[in-house]
Order: sequence, then C-alpha cells, then structure tokens
Amino acid sequence: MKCFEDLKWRGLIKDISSPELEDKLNNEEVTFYIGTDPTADSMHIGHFSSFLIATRLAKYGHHPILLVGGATGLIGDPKPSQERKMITKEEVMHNVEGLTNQAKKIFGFEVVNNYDWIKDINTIDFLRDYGKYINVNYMLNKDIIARRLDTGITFCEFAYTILQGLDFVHLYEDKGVTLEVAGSDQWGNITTGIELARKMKDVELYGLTMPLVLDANGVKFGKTEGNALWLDINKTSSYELYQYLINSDDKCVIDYLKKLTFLTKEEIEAIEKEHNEHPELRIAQKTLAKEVITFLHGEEEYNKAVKTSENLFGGNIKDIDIKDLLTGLKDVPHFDIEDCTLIDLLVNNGVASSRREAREFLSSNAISINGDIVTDENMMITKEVSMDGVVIIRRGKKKYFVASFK
Ligand code: 383
Repeated sequence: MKCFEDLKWRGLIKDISSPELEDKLNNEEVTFYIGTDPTADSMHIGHFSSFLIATRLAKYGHHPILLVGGATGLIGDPKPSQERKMITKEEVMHNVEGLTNQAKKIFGFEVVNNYDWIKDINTIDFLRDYGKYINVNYMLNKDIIARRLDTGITFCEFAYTILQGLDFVHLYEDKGVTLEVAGSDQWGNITTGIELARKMKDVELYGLTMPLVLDANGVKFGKTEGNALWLDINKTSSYELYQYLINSDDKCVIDYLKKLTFLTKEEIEAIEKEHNEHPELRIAQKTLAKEVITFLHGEEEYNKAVKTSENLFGGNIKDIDIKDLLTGLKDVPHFDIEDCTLIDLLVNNGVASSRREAREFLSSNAISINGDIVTDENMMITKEVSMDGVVIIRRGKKKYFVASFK
C-alpha cells in the first residue's frame, strides 16, 4: 500500500492543507515535524497516538523531527475553555529534559527544542519580522482563539500561534522541513506556519492533522477517570497499561489496532474476522496490548504484565508488586478497617453475610489474606499483617476485597 492510502485506511487523516500532499507522501522523501509542549515531564498515551505517525512515516522513507517546546511551553497554547496556569521556568526546563530523553528513547529520532532559536528573538524583531506578516483578523478567525473571545484571552496566549508558526519557518530553513503533523486541535497553529512561510519565503509548506482517538464513550483515548496513562514506566506500569488496553471496547479495538500498531492491513483484517467470530477470546485486545507495550517498553515488560494478570486471576498475588495489585483490583469492593479479628473483618464488611457463613468459608479453606489461606477466625488483623497498610481478602476463586488501614 502506498503511504497516503495507508494513512487513510487507518483513519489517520483529518485535514490536509493541500491535495498535493498525497503525491508528495507517495513519491518523495519528506522531512516533517511534530511538536509537544513541556507541560509535564512525560508524554501520555494521547501524545503517543499522535507521535506514532513519526515512526509510521519514517517506515515509508520520510524524515521525522520531534520538537519539544521549551519556548512555547513558557507561553501556553490556548485551550478552548480557559487560560492556562503559567508554569515556572524551572519546571519547564525540567520537563523539557524528561520529554527529550523519553522521545529519543521511544522513537529514536532527532529531537529539537524551540527555546534554542526563540530565546534570541527580541521584541522588536519579533514584531517586525513575524508580527508584521500576520493580520489580527486572520488570528481572530482561528477556531480556538474565536472560542476564547467571550471569556477572554491574554495577549500572551494570543501570540502563541505566531511562535509555533515561526518554528515551522525556522525548521524549513534549518532542516528542510516541509510538513507539520499533529492532532486536529493543532490545525490553527499549523496554518499560521504555512501563512508565514508563504509571506516571508514565498514557499508552500504542508500540514496534516489526525483525528483525536476516542473511546466508545467519546472520551479521549487514554483518559481514565481523569488520570492520564503516562509513557514513563515509573508513573504508569506496564501492567496498568495492559489493563487499560485489554479492556478496550469491542467496538473500538479494531480502530485502535489500525491507529496504534504497525500490523498490516491483511493482519488486522484477519484479526478482525477472528474477533467478530469469537469476541470472548479478546484476540484483538490481546494483540493491541502486546503491540503497544512491546513498542513502548519492550517484550520483557509485556511478558511481565501478562504474568501479573495471570497471577492475579490465579490468586497467586504474592509475586505481584503492590501498586500493580491495587490497579488490578481497583474495581473490587474497598473499605477502611481498624484492628479486628478475622471473623469481624469478614462479617462487618460484607465478605460474609453472617458469622455462620464466615465460619463455613474459613473451614472450607475459601478465605485467603494477602495470598495465604487462613482458617483461624480469631486471627488478629493488624497493620503488621498488612502490605503497606493494605489487606487483600480473597473469597473463593475469584472474589476479591481490599481493606485499608487509615
Ligand atoms: C509547539 C511548537 C511547535 C509545534 C508544536 C507545539 C506543541 C503544540 C501542542 N501540542 C499538544 C501538546 O503539547 O500543544 N502547540 O500536548 C499535543 N501534541 C500531540 C498532538 C496533539 C496535541 O503534543 O493533538 C496530541 O499530541 O499534536 O494536542 O512548533
């Protein structure tokens, strides 16, 4: 399949700045860039779904440059809803370092920082060399800026789009970049760059945006109860990621395979067929988890995540890291406890419906505490028997409860 057709088949094209781009991507080697701002010291899975296009285009012979916005991060790309909180210069610098290392490690491409060229532009030059080419009316018509006019937007954020625009022109001159790629929220910023390049250099640059990846409820892919899934393994373990991917909705999982893996059309169609015949086997979800985790963290981490999941369902919880354990058990009943006997623990928290039932469970070896079968109803449940203040109760083969000391 040709490059453009492949992107289209995967549903990775939302807007393009010119129909010529199809031909260019199919027949030329294009140097392109995609950027991110240092709002945190790690990217999250939402960034990953966009940045993956860098690897995808590189496989077709194009040249990616990844940009970390050390300068733009100090200003803040306007959000449609409200002004961003400024982050300190120290924080931005710390985040730039984290993101640069991460981007190099995961994608292995050249990473540039726009602070390196923007820091030397003084106010007068900024206004004369760039500001003079951009009409305020043109800026006011940009979707995100227009949406902020009611609630207000500071000049600081208003000017942001010119900085991203000048990056594009700078990278065109410095590195031969002719295409900027991003998520669809970046269309306004990409077109500022194209406009600047036309006026300043009389050259036609190109833009391509991807649609947002959404889950079955229309929520951004990777957003779980307000928490992001980070690419930094110290912030989000492979097991946490595994849990998220393996639970992908049947309706979305094929779309995820197209957008987040490098499996071919033929491979994905074969999986789709199997998936439709036997959705209960979760072949598509398993393949997705395997491909994504292996790409991000390597095969060993993927195997570890599978093992953790098997251990959890097999009741062998002793080998599982406590954080992963709590992730795996996040949907089971949780309650707070104080020192008490085992039988009180069971009866007072709904693990058993009566003392009599609790005794039946205990005598039939149906109760385990932190992975050990227990039978003594008078056993004292104290902080000492807990794991970091947490007691995991298992009843029968499958039913888990999590009790925490306050
Ligand atoms: C800054 C300077 C440039 C080019 C890009 C930028 C960053 C850009 C931005 N991007 C988002 C971010 O940083 O704000 N102004 O979180 C996200 N991206 C990518 C993708 C996405 C966008 O990093 O749609 C999701 O991940 O484009 O929201 O010269």
